[in-house]
Amino acid sequence: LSSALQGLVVKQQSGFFTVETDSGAVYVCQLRGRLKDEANRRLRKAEEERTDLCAIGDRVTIIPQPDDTALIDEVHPRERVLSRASHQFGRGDNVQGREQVIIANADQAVFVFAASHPTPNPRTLDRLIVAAEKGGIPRIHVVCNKCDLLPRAETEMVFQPYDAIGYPVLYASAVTGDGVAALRDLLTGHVSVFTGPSGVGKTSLLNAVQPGLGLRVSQVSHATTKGRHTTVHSELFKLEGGGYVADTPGIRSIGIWDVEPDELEAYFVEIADHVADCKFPDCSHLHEPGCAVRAAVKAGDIALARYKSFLRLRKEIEDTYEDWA
Ligand SMILES: Nc1nc2c(ncn2[C@@H]2O[C@H](COP(=O)(O)OP(=O)(O)OP(=O)(O)O)[C@@H](O)[C@H]2O)c(=O)[nH]1
Ligand SMILES: [Mg+2]
Ligand SMILES: [Zn+2]
Repeated sequence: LSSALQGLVVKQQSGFFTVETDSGAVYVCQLRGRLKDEANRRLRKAEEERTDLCAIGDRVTIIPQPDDTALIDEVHPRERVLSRASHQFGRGDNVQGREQVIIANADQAVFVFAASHPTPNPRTLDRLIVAAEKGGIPRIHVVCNKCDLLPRAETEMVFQPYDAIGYPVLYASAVTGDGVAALRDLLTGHVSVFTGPSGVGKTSLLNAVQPGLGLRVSQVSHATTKGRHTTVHSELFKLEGGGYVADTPGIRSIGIWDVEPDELEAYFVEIADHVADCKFPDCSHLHEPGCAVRAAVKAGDIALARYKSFLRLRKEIEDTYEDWA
C-alpha cells in the first residue's frame, strides 16, 4: 500500500494537477474524493470566498494509486498568493466575481512587457503591482523585452518611473540575448512567476534563460489579434541553477481581487509614503486642502501617470463595490 508523499503542484490542466514530489517523482493527480466532499462542504463558503482550491505553487500531500496516478489528499495553507479577479459579473444574485489564483507561494513576481509589439500599457503594470503588493510578494521586478525594436531612451520613458519607486527594471531581448544572463541570475534560487500581456515574449525569454526548456512560442512576430494565446496552461519549471519559474498564459486584463477602496493607496508605495502627511486622516487625495499626495504630484515626487492610475483604479473599485452592495 502506498503511503502519502509531499509535493509541489507544477502544472494545472482541466482538473488534473501535475505534482512533483520532494524526491523528484512526478504524478498526475486529481483532487481526492474526500477532499472534494470537503470542498463541496466548503462550496457554500467558497461561494462567498470564490477562490481556487488548488493552483500551481501549492504544497500538497498526495497518495499514489496502483495505476501510477495519485490523489491530492491535502492542500497546505498558502504563504502568499498572486491573484486576479476573473470577470464573470452578472446581475443581482448571479454576480460571480471570483478569485483566480495565478500562483501560490511565489516569492518573486516578474512582470514582462515589450518595448513595442505590443505597445506597453503601464496601467496594466500598475494593476499587476497592486495584485503583487496585496498578495505580499516580497520581490517585484519588471522586464522590458523586445528592446531590439525601439531606441532605449524611448523605452526608458515608460519604465524608468518604476525603477525610481523600487521596482527594478531589466531591459532585455530574447532575440539579441541582451539581459538574458541578468534575468537568469535574477531567477536563480527563487520561485518566480512570469506574467504579462500575450505576445510580449515571456516564453521566448524563458527559452533563452534555459535552452533545454524548448517551449512553444508564437510563430507570429508580433501580437496582432487579441485573444490569441500561445501559452495556454500555467506551468512551473525547475531551473538548473536552483529554484522554479512559472510561465503563464498572457493576460488580457487584470481585475483587482479583494481590495477595498480605502486600502488601495497602501499598494501604490510612493503614494503610501505621503498619506501620513495629509491634513485629514481620511483624505481621498482628490480635492481636500492640505493633501500631501497632491503636493508631491505637483512637486514631481509622484509621477502624474501613477497618480491618475491610482484615482482611476480606486474609482473602478468603488463602482464594483456599489454594484455588489
Ligand atoms: N523582436 C523581438 N521579438 C521577440 C522577442 N521575444 C519574443 N519575440 C517574438 O514575439 C512573439 C511572441 O513571443 P512569445 O514568447 O510566444 O510571447 P508570450 O509572452 O509567451 O505570449 P503568450 O504565451 O501568448 O502569453 C514571437 O513571435 C517571438 O518570436 C524579442 O526580444 N524581440
Ligand atoms: Mg507564452
Ligand atoms: Zn491626501
